[in-house]
Amino acid sequence: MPEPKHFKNYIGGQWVESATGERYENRNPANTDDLIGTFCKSDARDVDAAVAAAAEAFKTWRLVPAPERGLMIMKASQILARRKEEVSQMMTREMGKVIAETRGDTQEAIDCGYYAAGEGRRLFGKHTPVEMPNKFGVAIRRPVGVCGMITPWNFPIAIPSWKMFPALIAGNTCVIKPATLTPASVANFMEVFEEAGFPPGVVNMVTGGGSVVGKAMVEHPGINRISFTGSVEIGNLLGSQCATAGKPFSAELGGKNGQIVMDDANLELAVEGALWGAFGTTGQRCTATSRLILHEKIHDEFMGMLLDRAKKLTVGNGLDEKNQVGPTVSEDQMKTDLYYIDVAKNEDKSKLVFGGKRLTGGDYDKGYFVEPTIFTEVTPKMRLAQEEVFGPVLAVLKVSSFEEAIEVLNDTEFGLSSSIYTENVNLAFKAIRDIEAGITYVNGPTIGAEVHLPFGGVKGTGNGHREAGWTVLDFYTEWKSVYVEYSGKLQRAQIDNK
Ligand code: UN1
Repeated sequence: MPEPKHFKNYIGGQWVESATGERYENRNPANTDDLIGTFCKSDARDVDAAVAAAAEAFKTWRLVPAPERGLMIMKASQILARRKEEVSQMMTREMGKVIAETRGDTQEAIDCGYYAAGEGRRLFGKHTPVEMPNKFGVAIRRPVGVCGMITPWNFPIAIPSWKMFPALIAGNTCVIKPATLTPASVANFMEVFEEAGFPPGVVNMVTGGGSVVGKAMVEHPGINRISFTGSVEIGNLLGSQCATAGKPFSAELGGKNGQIVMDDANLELAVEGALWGAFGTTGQRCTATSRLILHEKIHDEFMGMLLDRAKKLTVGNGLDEKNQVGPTVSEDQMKTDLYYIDVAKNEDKSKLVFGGKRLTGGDYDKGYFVEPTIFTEVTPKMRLAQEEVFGPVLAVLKVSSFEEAIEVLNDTEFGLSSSIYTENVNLAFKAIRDIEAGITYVNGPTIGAEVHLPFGGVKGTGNGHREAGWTVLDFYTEWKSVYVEYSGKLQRAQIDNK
């Protein structure tokens, strides 16, 4: 096992201890003997210092031409690409997901940087004609100042990157609080910024608990935006605090994503999609497939195929290339998964057809492993069909028509991702039109969004903002409308031309 590292906060271009002097441990959920490192248990004083550094840096960073900011972001992405393997290995150790997937997570951050870098030569405003002669009108984007990011553990570097790179290209400075379970990945990200030569204070990291550090960020008058990805409960709490403080807040919360399989679907393809969507990342994606909605005509055949394939899944330490499913991220998450399995077992209608237990014995005893689990005969109102588990637990529902499939899919408080497998182009387009979600896949699983298309959801999943793509810039900039008179006289709009 590699030696544990002792990470500090990154504030104003320096690695500094927290004002509290306290630290906490970060251990591998696949093997708790493996200590990745210790991290600062910071408090509001550290947030203050980070905000002061970010505010100072903003004075000059906002004036750096955006194409130059883009070149620095490009450089950061290149450094991350060079360090990809090492960063991904540490991510698997701290978060658990299998190494092929942490490589994907790091790649998503690299891609985000490349995309944001290009935005340095766009950041489009809008020119429009005006109603008076010899007058010019244009809308431009301005940075908003210091932005706060509170990020989750399931995509330890991709999600920080898709919040920070767009904020930075727009001319803002950042204070990030990584998830307590996965701070090493964000510390690595800070090292990347440092090596790329970002001026001191442009990016800052403060580690520690949400109830202390996160709260201090939300309440800090020097932070102008909060971007949050995480649970519904915390998101709603932070949202109301931000509303009171008059602070724009971007929330990406839960999902209860469904995959529909119609009776005309390519079943092999749909089985592969369901396995990847439900058990990839141990089901710990906001976009994970947690409901499989099967047409009754193919239900039994499909389930036979799915169970055959599920039996072959290899579960274990994510650092071993042969494993396909890693541990759950923590003891708490494992308990939540087992709790929901128990709830579903006790609901009279559903039937446990695969998995359902904690994996024990040998190396499993050192970590938090849960078997990939499948319940059939689930009905739409059951808790397993309504509440987000965030684990490897798949609920299978049976429907008798396309219309019923869409109704069942939409029957949830969330609306992040969705999928339909069908060879019928008419049904595919109807699904695109009628599914209430921010993302719909046709003949692909519910996971696998790319960084240059808007990411986010409807209903309880979010609050209307979209991350990634060009849309995220609307969160990290304010529009300014500019009027320039070249008539040499006072022209009264709405009066002199009427
Ligand atoms: C998340 O689960 O919070 O589309 C993010 C995907 C990934 C991102 C997931 N690219 O599954």
